[in-house]
Amino acid sequence: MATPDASPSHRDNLKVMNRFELTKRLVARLARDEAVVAGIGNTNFDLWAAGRRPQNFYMLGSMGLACPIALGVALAQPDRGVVALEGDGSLLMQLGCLSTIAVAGPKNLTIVVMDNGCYQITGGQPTSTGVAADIVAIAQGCGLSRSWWAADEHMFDSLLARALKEGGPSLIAVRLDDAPATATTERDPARIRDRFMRGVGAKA
Ligand SMILES: Cc1ncc(C[n+]2csc(CCOP(=O)(O)OP(=O)(O)O)c2C)c(N)n1
Repeated sequence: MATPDASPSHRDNLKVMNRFELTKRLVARLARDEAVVAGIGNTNFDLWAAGRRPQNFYMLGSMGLACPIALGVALAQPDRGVVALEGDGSLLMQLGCLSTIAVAGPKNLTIVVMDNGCYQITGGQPTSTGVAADIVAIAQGCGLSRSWWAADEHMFDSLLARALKEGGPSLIAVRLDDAPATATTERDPARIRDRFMRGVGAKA
């Protein structure tokens, strides 16, 4: 099994992977009704396409909220695994949440950063991760010591299994191709909220 020690130190050394493929792998690994909170745009579109689960929450409208919402769920339900899926552009808009998560230290929270180096859904404008910034180094600097790049799909699987089993908070970043999302999430925020609340037992 690949270990975090083998994790590359920089985005440049990574295989360029596909978001939908990785999202399917992630969903297939969830065996304990883990909550998955996906950020605005392609990240939640591909989660939607990977199969509807009542424990999935699909953010619409505002960037940067996957990790803060997932932090709230993780603190409210410490016995449930919680995964945040966020795009690099959205995370860059809300970097402070990483240090807040490091301080709060929820063991049941795993963050997956879908780094395609651009704001893809609004036209592919480049983000700083495609040029200079390193999300894993930023996360480690915020105090999230369990932060790793996944060099390929196999390492993604291994790191995810480890994060879910050992406890975190953990952050796994992946470098993505420019393939568009495979579907579009139903745009009904009230239904999304209600289904999720029922899915995690927060509403009868
Ligand atoms: C606060 C805010 N600013 C700008 C937008 C417009 N906007 C929506 S999605 C998006 C890009 C998201 O980029 P990223 O999170 O990297 O995801 P990707 O599109 O690459 O999948 C932008 C700029 C917004 N919805 N909210």
